[in-house]
Amino acid sequence: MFTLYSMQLSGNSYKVRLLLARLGVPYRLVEVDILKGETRTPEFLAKNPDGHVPLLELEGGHLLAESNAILVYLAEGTRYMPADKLARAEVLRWMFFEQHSHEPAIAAARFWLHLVNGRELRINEIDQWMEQGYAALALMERHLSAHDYFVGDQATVADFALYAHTHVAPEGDFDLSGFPAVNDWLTRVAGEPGHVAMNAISGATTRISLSQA
Ligand SMILES: N[C@@H](CCC(=O)N[C@@H](CS)C(=O)NCC(=O)O)C(=O)O
Repeated sequence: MFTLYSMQLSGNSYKVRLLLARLGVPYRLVEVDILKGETRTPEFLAKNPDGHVPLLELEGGHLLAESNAILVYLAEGTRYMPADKLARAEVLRWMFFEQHSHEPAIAAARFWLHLVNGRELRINEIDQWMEQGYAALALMERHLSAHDYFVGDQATVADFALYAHTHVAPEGDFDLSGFPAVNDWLTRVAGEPGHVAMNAISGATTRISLSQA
């Protein structure tokens, strides 16, 4: 069985929980509190030297880091990762876009403005987050005005990668009201079978503590 090191309110962790729920795959869940520094202990750094969740432990003990790498690994051979060479490249294209152009602004704003109430600490970065985040949302809006999903005619891991931080972007001060196609897509993804909310835990999950892991 997989073991997922995750934090409930982390968008990157949520991507993986969302895919596991949609696949109906049971797993063990280890809640890691990044706000208490639990990703920076010697024990955790021995598992992921980059000090981040999510982290997926495979049955053989291999530890796989990086949310989008985990999504690709879990989605291989399922309907969430296409077999066609160009479609696969397009899925990766949107996942790289998410990590380079979307998450660094939208997730950072949510982290500092909502999760840790650190507006004063990051006051000089907010304008740049807003500019970069709204540019990413505008690009998504253009694409989704003509397509129901990022690649092909059904959800892939590109959609889950982008859904995770977009649906909570208002917590980082982003106003989504000017992005109707993005809102329609958020509703479409959330309405599909197997969907779990960020604050929910899928029924197929066994929780264990960090000290037991
Ligand atoms: N590129 C990484 C980013 C992961 C990341 O930033 N994780 C955050 C939570 S969303 C974290 O673990 N922060 C704890 C820390 O930096 O100590 C991924 O997509 O998995």
